[in-house]
Formats: sequence, structure tokens, C-alpha cells
Amino acid sequence: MSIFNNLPQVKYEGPKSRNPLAFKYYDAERVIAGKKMKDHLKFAMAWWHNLCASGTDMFGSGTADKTFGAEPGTMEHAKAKVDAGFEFMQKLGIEYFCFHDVDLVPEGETLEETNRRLDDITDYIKAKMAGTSIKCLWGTANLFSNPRYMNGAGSSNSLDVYCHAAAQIKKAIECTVKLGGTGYVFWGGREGYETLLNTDVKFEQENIASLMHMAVKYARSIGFTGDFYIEPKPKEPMKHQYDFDAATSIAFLRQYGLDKDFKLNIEANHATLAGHTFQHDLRIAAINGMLGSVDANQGDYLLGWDTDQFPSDVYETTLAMCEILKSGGLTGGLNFDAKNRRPSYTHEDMFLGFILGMDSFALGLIKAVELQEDGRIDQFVKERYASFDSELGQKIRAGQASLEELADKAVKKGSAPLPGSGKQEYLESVVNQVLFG
Ligand code: XUL
Ligand code: CO
Repeated sequence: MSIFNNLPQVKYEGPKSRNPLAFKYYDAERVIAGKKMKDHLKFAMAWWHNLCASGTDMFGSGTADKTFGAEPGTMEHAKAKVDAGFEFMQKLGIEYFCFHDVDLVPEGETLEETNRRLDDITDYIKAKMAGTSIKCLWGTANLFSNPRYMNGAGSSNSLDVYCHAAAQIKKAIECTVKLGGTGYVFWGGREGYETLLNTDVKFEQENIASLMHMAVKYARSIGFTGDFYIEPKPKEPMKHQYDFDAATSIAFLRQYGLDKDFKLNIEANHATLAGHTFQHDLRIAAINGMLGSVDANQGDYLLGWDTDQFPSDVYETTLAMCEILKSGGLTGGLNFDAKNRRPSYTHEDMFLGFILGMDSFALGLIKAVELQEDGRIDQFVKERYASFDSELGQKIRAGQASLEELADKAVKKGSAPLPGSGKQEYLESVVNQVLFG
């Protein structure tokens, strides 16, 4: 039975098309910079936003109908969501999905009951996957919604809550492995604090690290060969979250010896909440060899929270794709951790949201490749540091120079000339020319 029977298979029609249900830029099979577009842009559907969220906010109930013909809270509904999700992905040509344990099934009274339901639904999903090209990108455990996690999971003050989190992680890893997922995410939704007056930060961070070590050990023991990811976010729901941004998360992973098994899942709207650009956090992850996957969305610069909008800003997607291309591409993918605005409540809007996001990243990819081929920006950056090509510069780069040597040179020179112009305005005009010329 079709759920989206009034909605078509979405095809590429090119930039001149006026068909709202067609791609203008995303042409899955087109080869660009040596790879098919669909391999540069491994798009994923987030189960939670697309199949679960109905637009509830703190001022009102949901506007979108996500029942898909079944009673919410039942296993029939869990299966209807699978049916809807697969039809949706197939109609849009999306080959990956991401999930939290509780997105898949309603939680039971006991862990045993929830786990039994997870066994059933993953059997059902696995059967659906057979014969399609749809795969699991990553899985995770929701360790933030249930009241038991009010003080966090790995950072909880309660040993019972900590163990419950361990049980959920264990099962979510098993489900991820069963579905062939290539990644496992830790988003520290409530791993942080509301006030330092009641918080032992060192104790909590050590406990989070121990939980991650146990997760890695268990996952490897059952054959998981993929990457673990931390997904940084500075705040919301907590006032302060420990995985503040890429730099903080990398320092944590290195401090606790987790950096061999973990990379980062960088989310655009989380980077901007941390006071960075999306490009910044991608760059910091990439130069540290830690750029694994991306939660593709965008925030609203006038709002101080995570609005999880579908990406539409091609300037941003272009700069993001520049970083991703430079880093050699993602081992993970581009997961649309994005939701329709509350007034965009129809099934057609679900399609239009993904078309916008996929086209925005496809155009970003096309423009990033054009910027690379244009070469002026890369050339400018290279020349900007050209003074270090000298013999002394090379000695400094190799870590073989001494402070005395540099001081001698400076004294002989008398005064340092001004460094070359940064030429920001020129570089911005090059970006505009490539984008709109
Ligand atoms: C919340 C968020 C999560 C993670 C997975 O801001 O981004 O949905 O992506 O737990
Ligand atoms: Co996310």
C-alpha cells in the first residue's frame, strides 16, 4: 500500500524546470570531480524528524499528520513508519537513513520489552532493505528524552541511570550492526550542566569517557568496524554541554584516548550556536583528521536555538563542500537532521524540504568544484604564506629553528615590513563571481 500515492518519483529536470517536485541541481549519476554526485553527497533521512516529528512546540501541538494510517504508540505504527520511510527514500533517491532507538519503536514498560520490539522492527527493516540500495548510515540511542536522563546519561549522578544508558547503548549498537550501519553517534544531549554549584565536571567527564570506552570495546567485539562519532553542540537542552564544539570535542577524545575510534559528526546549526560558522567547525575537524560525517541543516541567525531548517543557503553549502572536498570527502554522509517549518505540514512539504536540501548541497558541490578549478582563492592562500618558503621559513616549519636565530635576523633587519594585504574583499568578490557570474 502506498502512503505517498499522490506524490511522484522525483527526477532531475535541470535548472530551468519549474516543476516543484523535480531536482534542479541534484543529478545523482552525474560525474563531477571524479565521482558520482550521489557518492560525494551520501544523503540520509533522519528517522526522527521525517517520520516522527509532527511540529509540536512549547506553544502548541503538532500540525503534521505522521500517523501513516496507524495508531501512534503501537507496533503497527512503528511498521507504518518503516513503510513510509522506505517509500519516501525510494521516491527521492535517498540511499541512507539514521535513527535513534526510540524513533523506531515506542519504549516498553521494561528494557526487555523495548529490546524485543527493537528486534522485531529491525527484522522488518532488514527485510525492506533487501533488494533496495538503501543502507543505514548511523544509529544512536536517545539518552535525553526520558525523564530519567534529566541530569544526563554518561554524566548522570545516578549509577542506575548510568547503567540504563549503557543498556540502551548496547542495544542501539546491536541494531546498528544488524542493519549494517557504518557509524554510531554520541550526541551528548544532556551531557552537561545547568549549574556548577551541584556539578563535579571532572567526575562527569571521566564517566562519559568510560562509557564510550565500554561502547567501543563491546561494538568491536560484535564486529562493528565503522566509526564512532561525537556530535558537538554547545547548549540546548542544557545550559552548557561538554561537547561544545569541534575543538573541545577533539581535546576530550584525545585526553581520554578515544581519538582512534571516534571522529566528529558536524552539524551546521550546532556550529552556529557555538558562535562559529559551519565552515569553521568542518575545517577544525578536517585538519585534525576527525571529519567523519555531517548533520546537514541550517539555523536562523536571528534565533538563539536549534531550528534545524533544511539547508537553503548556497553560499554556506558551497563553503561547506569546499571543506569536505579538501578533506578528501566524508567517510560518513550528509544526514538531513532537518524538519519542515510548523506551517509546512503536508506530505508534499516533506518532499519539498528534501528537494530543497538536496539541491542546495548539489549546487554547493558544483560551485565548490568551480571554485577549486578557478584556483584564485587557493593560489592566494598559498602566496600569502610564501615568505615561509625561504630557508629560515623551512627551518621553522621543520621545528629546527631557535628563538635566538630569529631574534638575530629581526635585529639585523631593524624593523619588520607590514605583511601583505589579506584582500578579503577581493576574495569575496571571487566567490560571488563563481556563484553568480
Ligand atoms: C539534536 C541533534 C540530534 C542528534 C542525534 O540537536 O542534532 O538529533 O543528531 O541524537
Ligand atoms: Co544532529
